[in-house]
Amino acid sequence: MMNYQPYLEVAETAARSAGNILRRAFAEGAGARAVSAEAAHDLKLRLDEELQSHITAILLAAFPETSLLGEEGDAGAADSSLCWVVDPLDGTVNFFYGLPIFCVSIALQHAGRTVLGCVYDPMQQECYTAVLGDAPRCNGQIIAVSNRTRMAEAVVFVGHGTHDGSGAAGLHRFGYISSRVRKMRILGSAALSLCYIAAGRMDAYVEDRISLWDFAAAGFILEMAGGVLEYTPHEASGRKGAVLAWNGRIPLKEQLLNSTLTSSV
Ligand code: LIP
Repeated sequence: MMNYQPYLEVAETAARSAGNILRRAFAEGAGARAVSAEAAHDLKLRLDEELQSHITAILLAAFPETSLLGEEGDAGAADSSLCWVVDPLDGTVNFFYGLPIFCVSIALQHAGRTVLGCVYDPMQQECYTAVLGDAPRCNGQIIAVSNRTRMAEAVVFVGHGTHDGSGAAGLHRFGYISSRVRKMRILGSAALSLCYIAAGRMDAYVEDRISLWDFAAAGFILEMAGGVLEYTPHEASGRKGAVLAWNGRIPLKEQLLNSTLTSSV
């Protein structure tokens, strides 16, 4: 098996560097939150674009033979079998509104298979990592999913999509699950939600439309920590789809299959 550790080390350097920029910008307040595009239910900041350029420069300087797929565009050697998947700021709306719940997410795929993930939360200063051949970690400490097996003791994240039609399904799903678990949460960061499951802090995550860069790194970390992630692409590109992720122990999937919500998860 190829040694991916050198790639993880550079990914962590890039994630921490971008995270430190985010933490300083967050402290500056509104001035650092210039909007570059605004949609009915979403925002894109100039910082998203600047951070992806910063991360791209670090990764491609170290590994010029690789390519990069990011929320803000693609870069590098397009025909490479090694492709970085980058979300420079996961939790953009949280950042813009002053909620300290956001992170930097970097994954590496080799021939389409994720082989490492790094998610850095600059506000909690927690760096989640996983690489083929080693245990998943948070700040170097090995992590694992929870042992909870009952829905009634579970805490579940639900991401609430905003594209046409997903709002109603999302609300229905939220109501259905919330009556069967201990508590629900909507964090606004898929990557942090999945890392919290990997660390045993929460138990499941459901969202019917997110992008590959939102979950590629944290989904790998979750699977290495003993969890399960099921992805159902909505598009031929595979870049957007539905995610169902859990600790591999609570009967979340069975419960959802009993509901009318089987369309996208
Ligand atoms: C966010 C995801 C979140 C989803 C938001 C948004 P972004 O990613 O992490 O799960 O509910 O709509 O897509 O846009 O902050 O990188």
